[in-house]
Amino acid sequence: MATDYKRYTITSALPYANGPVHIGHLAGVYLPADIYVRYLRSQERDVKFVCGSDEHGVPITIRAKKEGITPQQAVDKYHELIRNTFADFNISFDIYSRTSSKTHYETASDFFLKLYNDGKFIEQTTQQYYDEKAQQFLADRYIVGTCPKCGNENAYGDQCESCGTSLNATDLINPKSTLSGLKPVLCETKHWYLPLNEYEGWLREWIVEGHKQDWKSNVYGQCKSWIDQGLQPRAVTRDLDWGVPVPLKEAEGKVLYVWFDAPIGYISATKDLTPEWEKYWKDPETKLVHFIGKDNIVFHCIIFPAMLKAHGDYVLPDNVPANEFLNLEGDKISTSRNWAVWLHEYLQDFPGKADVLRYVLCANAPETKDNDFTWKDFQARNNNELLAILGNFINRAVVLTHKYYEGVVPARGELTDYDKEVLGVLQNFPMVISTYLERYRFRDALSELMNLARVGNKYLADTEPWKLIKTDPERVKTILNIALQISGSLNILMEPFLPDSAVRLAIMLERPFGKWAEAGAPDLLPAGHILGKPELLFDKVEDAAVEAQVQKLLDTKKANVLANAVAAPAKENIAFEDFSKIDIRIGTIIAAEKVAKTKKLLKLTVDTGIDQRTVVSGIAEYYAPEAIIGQQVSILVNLAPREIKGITSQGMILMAENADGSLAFVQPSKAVVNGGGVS
Ligand code: B3M
Ligand code: ZN
Repeated sequence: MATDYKRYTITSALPYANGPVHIGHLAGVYLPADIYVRYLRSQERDVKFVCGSDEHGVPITIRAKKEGITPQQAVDKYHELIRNTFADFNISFDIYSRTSSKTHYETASDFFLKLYNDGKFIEQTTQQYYDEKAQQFLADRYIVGTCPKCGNENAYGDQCESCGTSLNATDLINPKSTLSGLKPVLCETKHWYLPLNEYEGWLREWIVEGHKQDWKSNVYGQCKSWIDQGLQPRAVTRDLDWGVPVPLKEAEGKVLYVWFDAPIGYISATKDLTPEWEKYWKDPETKLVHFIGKDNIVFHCIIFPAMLKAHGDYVLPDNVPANEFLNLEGDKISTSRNWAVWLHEYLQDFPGKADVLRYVLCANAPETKDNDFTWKDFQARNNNELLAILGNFINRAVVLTHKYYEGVVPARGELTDYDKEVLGVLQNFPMVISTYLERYRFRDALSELMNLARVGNKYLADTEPWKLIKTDPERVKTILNIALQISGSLNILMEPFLPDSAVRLAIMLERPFGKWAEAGAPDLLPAGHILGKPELLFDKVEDAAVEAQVQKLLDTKKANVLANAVAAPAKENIAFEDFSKIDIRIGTIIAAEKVAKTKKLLKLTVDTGIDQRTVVSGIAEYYAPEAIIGQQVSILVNLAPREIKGITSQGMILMAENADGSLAFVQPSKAVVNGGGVS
């Protein structure tokens, strides 16, 4: 196990301060990073966990424009929201900084200047896309087009999010400005490039040969394929007015490319955290680990390491355990389509249940492939796992100790083979779990934690202390003692995953949960120790709660369909004589019933002013028969009668159709006499 490092610098991707964070962010990046860091702290390793808001780049300016505010106002707003959300989910950063900080401007400028002065950049004047209407150069997310690698039609000017390839805007096929929608023109401009091609040999040696074994296969595979395809020089400056200014006289009006400055943000944040920051970045005995999502792999495995290498003073990442994506109810999470579970909204709906979401997202983390979050699974994992396995075991151990011994831990008597076996198994768990954690296998680690709770449950179910108390009370002391030792170890081992619950359990056990090295011990809770009051660690998630969440998503889907609806083009012109053949009247529904054995049909009786007639109408999905009696509707009265399901339908009720296919009556806005003509 890699415990030979003196200290750890753990980073998690700096989220763009351009919107709230959702379950995909938590599952993919911040939760695994936090579990890892909490585990390292429990191992009493020297660790710094740094993060902050990424406040530059086109994602920010686009958002600000959309909201009609300045970029500064946008980042202030979202930085605050994101920081608070992470705190609410107990993501235990040592610092959550921001790339608009003074330290960051200095650090990023100095970094650029060092590379500039050392001759690490190439200067190139090239033709770049320019939007004549917006009077602005187009890069990154200001330009979209078809990815030359995979054919995705919505690739950005710096990256295709579909295949992960990093691009230059001039690589795009059919480029289009996202500002004006127009085809851009080419204009000359000068920029500074990091010649990645010169680092190809070194990157191959470092990653392809050096990290084949220890990097995740999804990460390794992506890197290898880019290196195999050959790397190109990459511009590190942009013609934009939002960002860290390029610290050169001749570069007026230009800023650093956001993906140049953002990763340097990890260093700036560490500087703001501690005057000893250099140890955490420059000493080879420091293990640097970047937690990111898969769309950030190229930047953290190729470009940033090449920058660090070019600079020369810094350590390189030891690992980049990137995750795949989390989907939501079978669909890709999308901010623009509002297809997400927003973390701050989750806590409004499930107050005090941060741990439940942490649990579900870790148990179902997209570690090796994209995964799906569903509310049904959320409910099942809470009710059948957290509550039924972990919560239930702890509760039985603590409640029975209170019931039989007034909360005092009883002493063990002579041990049976089964007792010895259980204590032996208990002793092994910390090692098993830490082996998984050291390898970034958080799902497996969590599932082992639950297995320990299962061992405890089975032990109680097999030994049945609640029955034995009548026949062999001495034996019950041993059983409960052992159950409490398991509870104490669970408390230590669960803390990285379920920090809130761990604190509550520690209060219940009346014992600070202690460090990893203590877990597995047979005497964590010595005989005579007095427990605190029993309390339920988890409670049931009811059907109604998840149904409400599913309904919220259905509403989102509907709203999206409506928002994207395009009206069908008008039909061919007709003459007035054609129109005047149509006889539409206002009538009142006087009776309505479902047509037997159909889902969609209602049989209506309508007073048309001319007569009372029967009309069969396909509206049963939208109107309940009893709810429409007395309503006025428009009815086409001279449509030839038709036989529908054995009923003669005389005419047609006019319906307006919504984009989602739902139907609504076309009704007069004031009461009109039955038989009133519509023209
Ligand atoms: N802000 C991209 C993202 O949020 C970017 C990460 C920067 S990490 C240095 O996906
Ligand atoms: Zn692509």
